[in-house]
Amino acid sequence: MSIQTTSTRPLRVGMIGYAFMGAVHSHAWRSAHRFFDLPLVPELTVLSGRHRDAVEAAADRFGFASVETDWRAVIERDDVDLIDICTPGDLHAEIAIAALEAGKHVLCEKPLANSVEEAERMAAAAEAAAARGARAMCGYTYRRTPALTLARELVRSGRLGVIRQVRAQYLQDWLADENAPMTWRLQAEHAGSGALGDIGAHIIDTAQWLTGQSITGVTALLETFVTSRPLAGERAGLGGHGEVGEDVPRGQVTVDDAAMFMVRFDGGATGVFEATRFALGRKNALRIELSGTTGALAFDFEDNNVLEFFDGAGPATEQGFRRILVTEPDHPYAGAWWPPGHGLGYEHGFTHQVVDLVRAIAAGQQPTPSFADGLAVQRVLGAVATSAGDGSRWVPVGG
Ligand code: SOE
Repeated sequence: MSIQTTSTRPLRVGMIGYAFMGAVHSHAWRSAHRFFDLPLVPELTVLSGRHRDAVEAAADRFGFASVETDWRAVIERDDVDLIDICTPGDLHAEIAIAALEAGKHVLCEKPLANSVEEAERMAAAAEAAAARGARAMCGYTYRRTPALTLARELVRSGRLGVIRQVRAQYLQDWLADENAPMTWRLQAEHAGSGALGDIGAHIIDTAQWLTGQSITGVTALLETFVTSRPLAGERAGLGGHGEVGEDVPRGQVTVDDAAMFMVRFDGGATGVFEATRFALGRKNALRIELSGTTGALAFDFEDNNVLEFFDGAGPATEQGFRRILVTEPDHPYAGAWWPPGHGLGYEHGFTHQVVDLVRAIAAGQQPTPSFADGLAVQRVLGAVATSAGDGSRWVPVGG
């Protein structure tokens, strides 16, 4: 572990939303400069949410200096440099475009938007803002999991040869209980889509980024297994257990519970994707496997410090997947943290995201994933929905 010295110039953060993503982003903003040498020190300046008591309690817990109950007031403030959007997707476009037009940097949670049309407007706003020095990043955080960053380095250095097949899954089980309560994540007007946009988006981004190839077409199936959910109940994690009984009102689920699709990539690879919140026993299994002509890689977030690598270069008698524990000082990001072997968790990807964003802002460079990268994922999400709606015909992804 190396505690770094950092500049004293601040980067003043205004965060909008304070639930799951607000909590993990706040942790990242607080801890990044304590472990990494940063050119700007993040300050938690203001937290915004609609309900004053709740947002004040969250600001107190997360360490924000002040609160606002209208996000527009955050954007108007002169003491804010960056807007961090941790709201449901239906607010992303409006907030991000207003913030960029006001000259603020923006970090926006994924998926970038709820529709391709919104994502196109956001990407255009980001491009215009970049010319004025404002930067925009979309939060496909898993790119900053050290084992996946290492995987990309191996692909880029040619260790896999030509990638022919991608197997990608994102498996969770917090909806397997058919009486888990209703949430905004199950309402199309707030979330845009279900498992597809919430977790399928991550494997789409991870696959395109890892392979360096863009998805050009899809054929898809979307399924909703449980079409109504109790409107009241005990929440636990993302799910929980709702009140059950004839008198208990239930709300309509308007998104997919599971998404399955096959894809073609522009570099010749093919892929099979699955995103579901009904995979009983799988809690946060973002899994990806790449098969190339000279090597292969496999990763599972439930064992997130490990990357499996098959190197086709050695003698056939000694070949096999080997488990690389990605916790050595020379591994991506790992050297800033604990001694070898002590491992990182879910929150560290968010901290690394802050590190790379702050460094890009200070250097006047475009951070990645950009809003254009977010739009590329959105186009795949749109094509999946179109294909599923049309009974799985092949639908080209527009560009
Ligand atoms: C955020 O990056 C996110 O995609 C959440 O929105 C999901 O619900 C979570 O399970 C994975 O991370």
